[in-house]
Amino acid sequence: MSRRLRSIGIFGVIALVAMFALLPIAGAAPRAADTITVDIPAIEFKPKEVTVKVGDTVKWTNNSGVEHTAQADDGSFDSGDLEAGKEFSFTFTKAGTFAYFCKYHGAAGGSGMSGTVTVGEAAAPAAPAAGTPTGTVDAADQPVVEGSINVADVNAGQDGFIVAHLDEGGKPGKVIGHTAVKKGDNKDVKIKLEQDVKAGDKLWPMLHIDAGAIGTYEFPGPDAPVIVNGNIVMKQISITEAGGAAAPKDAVEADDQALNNGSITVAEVYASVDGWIAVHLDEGGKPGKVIGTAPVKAGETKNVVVKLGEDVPAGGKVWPMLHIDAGTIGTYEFPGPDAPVIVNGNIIMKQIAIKAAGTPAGLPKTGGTDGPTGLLLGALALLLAGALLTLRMRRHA
Ligand SMILES: [Cu+2]
Repeated sequence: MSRRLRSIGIFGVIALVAMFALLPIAGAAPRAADTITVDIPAIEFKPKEVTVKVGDTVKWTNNSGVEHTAQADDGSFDSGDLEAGKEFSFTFTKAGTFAYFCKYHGAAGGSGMSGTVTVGEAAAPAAPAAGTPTGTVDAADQPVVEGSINVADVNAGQDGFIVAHLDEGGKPGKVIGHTAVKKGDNKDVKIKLEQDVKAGDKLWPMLHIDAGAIGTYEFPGPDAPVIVNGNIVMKQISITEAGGAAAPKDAVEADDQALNNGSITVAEVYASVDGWIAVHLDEGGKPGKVIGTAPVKAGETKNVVVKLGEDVPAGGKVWPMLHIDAGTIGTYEFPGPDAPVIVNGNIIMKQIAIKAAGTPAGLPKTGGTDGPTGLLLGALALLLAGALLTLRMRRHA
């Protein structure tokens, strides 16, 4: 290959690379976007705090053996269930500090497994020149109704289009619907979707300008997204189940009961991942020491029997609590990786009281002594003790 040809070749490659690097952020700040990685080695985000710039992508990788989520306190991003080995990327298009958490091991407000992403301005934003497109978009999570989504409010600085982009790895991807909007405030704008989406999918309603052939949506092409201060005017929304039927949530249901062969029965458990019912002894109104565990599979389990390692007297209280099974699978490790399940900041547990043996539990039992006989015997004993005491007092008088 001649030197001349080679240099043309090299130049061509450089030009191509430059083109592709610039394509995704066309119109945004003149800066190559970075990808910052956050590792999930166990029940934690590492590093817990990262600082990025507008346009950068944060990539979470679950290198642990259990499922996690990385979801923003304000709902601006949500990885959904991130199985072991899976990753989730999100591109930050707005400056600010975004707190996030794992719904299984943490909660909003920085509790448990949580972290923050601080997003700085990409560059000194140029003052918008006269005629620069502007606008805002607001939309809520919603079900698809008659094949359409509803964008609550579009405030457009110019005639344009509100466009539904399908989420692709946390970023707006393919366009699956668009509706024209007029300059000014447009309320409840419906976008007919050209493709089916299901509950849990995410969409990005995005404001585009109307350029080129007016009245015709042309993108890729002249109808570019509206960018204000380096931020694309858009909003990520989640598609919810029609009718609002919520997915089953982690739960523990148990009634007050007597010990049966040193065991208690937890009437119903719903676990989103394989785990444990750990029975904690009540300590001052709170769950304390663990005195028994039983494994539970993901999904619904009825009548989970947990053998207790120590006797609990009648009137004592215990807390059946849902824990995950992490670390060594099949071995209960807590304190350790088998952390309690926390949903919306609440530990999934139930306080129950231990009744005297022979007291009917919530479940029908066969055989056993019946309550009234026990009560009668107790009353007789009290009477007898009273009589004896009276006798003794008489003798001393
Ligand atoms: Cu987690």
